Amino acid sequence: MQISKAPVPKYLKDDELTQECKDLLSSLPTEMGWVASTFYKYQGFWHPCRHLQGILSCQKHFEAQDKDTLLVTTPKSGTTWLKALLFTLINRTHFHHSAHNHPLQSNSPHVLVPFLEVKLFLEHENPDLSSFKSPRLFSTHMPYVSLPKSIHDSKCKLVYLCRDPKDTLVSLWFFTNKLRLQEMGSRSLEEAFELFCGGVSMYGPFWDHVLGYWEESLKNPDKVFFLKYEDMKDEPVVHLRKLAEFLGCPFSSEEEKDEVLEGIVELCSFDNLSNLKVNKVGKLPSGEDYSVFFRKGEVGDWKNHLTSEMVERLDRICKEKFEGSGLSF
Ligand code: PAP
Repeated sequence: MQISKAPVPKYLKDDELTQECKDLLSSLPTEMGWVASTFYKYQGFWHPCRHLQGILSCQKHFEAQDKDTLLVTTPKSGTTWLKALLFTLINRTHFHHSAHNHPLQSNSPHVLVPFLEVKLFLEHENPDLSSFKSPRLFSTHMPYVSLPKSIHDSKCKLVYLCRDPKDTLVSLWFFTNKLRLQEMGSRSLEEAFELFCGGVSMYGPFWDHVLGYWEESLKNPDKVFFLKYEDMKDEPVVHLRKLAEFLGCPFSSEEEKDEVLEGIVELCSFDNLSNLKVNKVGKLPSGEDYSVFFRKGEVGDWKNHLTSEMVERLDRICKEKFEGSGLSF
């Protein structure tokens, strides 16, 4: 496996923490992190300390607006893909999907739809968001229990995306190994598997993250739209249509006739996005190459990496955790 020579991105560094965050850290349970830093357990979920600082700032200062859309994902569940789809969907009257100057032709989806706690509220304790024009689109990996209060108080909408935990784990393992420094060596899949099964992964436990949003989507389907990567892969047009209805911007019959949905799906497809020059050569200000967000983009790659014992154990854990919830992978 290839290990990065690039410096550890800022969001994973332990320095530059506020006093409030340092005080909190000293009281929290810790575990070994996946990349460079220790994980801290806050409100039941594991985070590197810089993410935690971003969460604290966001909880304190983020003011959601009624027209906001928040994309919430478990890490490595297809965030990049859904960012591209939602951006194109919401802004389709300004930018036609086939325009040669569509923003996705020259920007990473992560630039067009920034993370709250991993970008905006990590770089500034209370960032000025006035340049974001309504309807605003942000993303987060925050668990349901950690969402800022203003998200519950406003009419903003949440789109939640998760993925089969076996593919999530494999994707996370590849991704975090790419971020590790050369001298650290790569983490073995066995080690990553043990951590993941114990609930110790970025924003883990995975099952608690998923269940938090699943239960809320059942209670409040107008507020939370629950989506699985596998379903989106299987029937992208069907789910894009549902997303548009949920967000209050349904496709017109004219758009249906003009195959706008198919065009958006094609623009945002793995093959198209991963082959755009910008995604091959670009870098986020935090240091990661845009290309680290594109690997295989397939359902079931776990079959190429996990042993049958691993599959059996992870399936068993998930069966137990999701029992009675009506949710399965
Ligand atoms: P993040 O949580 O760090 O933002 P995220 O985008 O959720 O990352 O995860 C990347 C995964 O989505 C990769 O999966 P893989 O490792 O199994 O290949 C990546 O390939 C996949 N991905 C990125 N873009 C697309 C896309 N357009 N369509 C489908 N899958 C995609």
